[in-house]
Amino acid sequence: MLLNKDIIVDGHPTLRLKASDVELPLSTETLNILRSMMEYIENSQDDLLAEKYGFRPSVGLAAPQINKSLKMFCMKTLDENFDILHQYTVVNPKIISYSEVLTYLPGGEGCLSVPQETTGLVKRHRKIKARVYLVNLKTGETKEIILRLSGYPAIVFQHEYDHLMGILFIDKIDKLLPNIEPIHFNYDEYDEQEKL
Ligand code: UDB
Ligand code: ZN
Repeated sequence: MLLNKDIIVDGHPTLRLKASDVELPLSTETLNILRSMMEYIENSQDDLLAEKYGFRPSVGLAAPQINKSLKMFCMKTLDENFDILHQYTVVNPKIISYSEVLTYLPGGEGCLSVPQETTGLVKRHRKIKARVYLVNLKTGETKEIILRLSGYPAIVFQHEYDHLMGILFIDKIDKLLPNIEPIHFNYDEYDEQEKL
């Protein structure tokens, strides 16, 4: 089981590498790394386990953050309307197109690999289209698909994708974002989770 100590932080050289392509079909070892990454996200979203192990509720984790310089990440989050679950295990992604329209998280971004105090506004594409290999964590099977995302899930995807390129959100923090519409979270349906 992954713990906070397994996540490397800004200053570690691996976070600045361009990650390598993952060989397909997946090896058992790589599949198990991906399983442990998704398990970390799920554990971090479990109140009891988060309390016990000091996890911050997480929506995504990229392999370089656990010191594996491979092009793969996991994400698990609802959209900004709290309607649709976006849970993906992604290998060798390539963003093939995106909207010119930009957006940002009004509360700013953070990162598991950046000390907690650091947050900042980051411009992201509102919509993206990516070619990815989706992994079935039960079977290890992969299938090539085109993934279209918009709004909050697209922001999470772009944040994780940046990790595969050696980019951290702190590289992209902007002071003022005039004329850009932020993501609107539907707070009516926002239960008890504390941080967006
Ligand atoms: C996160 N979590 O996981 F909308 F209940 C952040 C951390 C850095 C604060 C843990 C987060 O945004 N949680 C969250 C969001 C919600 C509702 C909720 C909890 N990441 C992932 C990361 O660092 N991946 O590399 C940072 C996010 C900032 C923008 C996208 C990813
Ligand atoms: Zn991050």
